[in-house]
Amino acid sequence: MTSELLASCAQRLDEATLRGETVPQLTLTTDGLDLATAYRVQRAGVALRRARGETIVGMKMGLTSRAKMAQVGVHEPIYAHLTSMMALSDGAVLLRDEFGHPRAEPEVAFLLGKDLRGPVTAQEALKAVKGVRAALEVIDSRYRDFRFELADVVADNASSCRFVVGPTRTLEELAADGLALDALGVKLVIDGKVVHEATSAAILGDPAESLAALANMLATLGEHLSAGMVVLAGAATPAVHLETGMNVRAEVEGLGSASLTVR
Ligand code: OOG
Ligand code: MG
Repeated sequence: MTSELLASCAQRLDEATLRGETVPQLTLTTDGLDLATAYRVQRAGVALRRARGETIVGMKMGLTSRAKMAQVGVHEPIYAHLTSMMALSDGAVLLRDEFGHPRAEPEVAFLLGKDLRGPVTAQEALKAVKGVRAALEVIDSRYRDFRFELADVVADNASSCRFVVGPTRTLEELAADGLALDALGVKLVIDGKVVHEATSAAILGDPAESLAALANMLATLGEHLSAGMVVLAGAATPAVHLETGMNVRAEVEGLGSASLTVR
């Protein structure tokens, strides 16, 4: 793919993001969009955001649970970039009209205290972790009906839109409570009702495996995760459509919760 075509793909997705609109799937309209090229489109889109003053605050893994893979029909874990404008404070209001077809999903998030460079095992990756948090991610695919192929969703920064995190707990505090990172109850609660439930084992067997997988994918490009970054490990349950008036909360056993209200 030429650099002009790559830039125009990134531009189309970026404009759709700004307008809360959709674009046709890139894989249907663009020749040569393989996985590596899709990640280059993703990075070109991130560069457009940085040019507007957004900063990288973290990264996320996506499609790390069977529930998520089944919901969107793409069966391979992917990663994406999180920027300053995507980070909302816990309890914030999300304005429905700013988005196309937003969905919310419950996640486990890591806060890194040290740089993390792959290749690493899950156990090694945890040495870079300063804290663990419940998180609620809002995704909003730039493709109609959330229909996409692997390369489409990678180019679209894995549908990233907004996220909130709850209070930070350390791995030591979790262990002192007798809780294991790979066996935490995860709930998606809407207006006080549990709509989806899973355990953190749904995330590649252990959220730490997701963190390691991210570090290892980045390492193939000579990149690494930096101290201070937040990393979302991927949703443990399917995502739910957001409607005006909803209060939506992710609860993770031992970590607390993270929530948003939709207006
Ligand atoms: C892709 C993003 C997946 C997750 O946690 O699995 C994701 C999508 O579902 O549109 O963020
Ligand atoms: Mg997610």
